Amino acid sequence: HDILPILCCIIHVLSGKLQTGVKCGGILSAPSGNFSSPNFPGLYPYNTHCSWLIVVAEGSSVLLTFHYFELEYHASCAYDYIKIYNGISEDEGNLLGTFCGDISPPQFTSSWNVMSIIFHSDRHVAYRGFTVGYRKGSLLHLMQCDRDSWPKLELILSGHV
Ligand SMILES: [Ca+2]
Repeated sequence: HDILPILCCIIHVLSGKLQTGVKCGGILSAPSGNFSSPNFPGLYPYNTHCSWLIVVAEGSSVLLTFHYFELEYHASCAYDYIKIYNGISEDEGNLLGTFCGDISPPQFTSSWNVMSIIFHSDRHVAYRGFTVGYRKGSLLHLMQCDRDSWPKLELILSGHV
């Protein structure tokens, strides 16, 4: 008789973990590829945070093109959003843009060989999300190699950040 409430409690906790523990994001190192929000073309889950890091050959750029884009709209994208970074995502100074609603982000080209995309959803209202493709491009101009960024990048690639 007493085990039922405990079983219910365990099931409740496990289902909560399943709902919030969506596996998404990752490191993409192929010269080209595609990725989507979780469940695409179905509705994306609530309370989701995904981080993709695209790394192409050194001396190349990353060209990013959205094929579908539909997120919950808010004037300052406070609820659900996509953030695109020129480089590693921890560098707020490298933010290329924050996007939500149904206006697809423009095509982006990074100024070095790394680009990060963050997807975030809050706990209410979901749409179909996005699908995006990337490919390696050639840099139009030579950038100064920012040596300070490499130790941090190596930490991220080895999973320490
Ligand atoms: Ca939402």
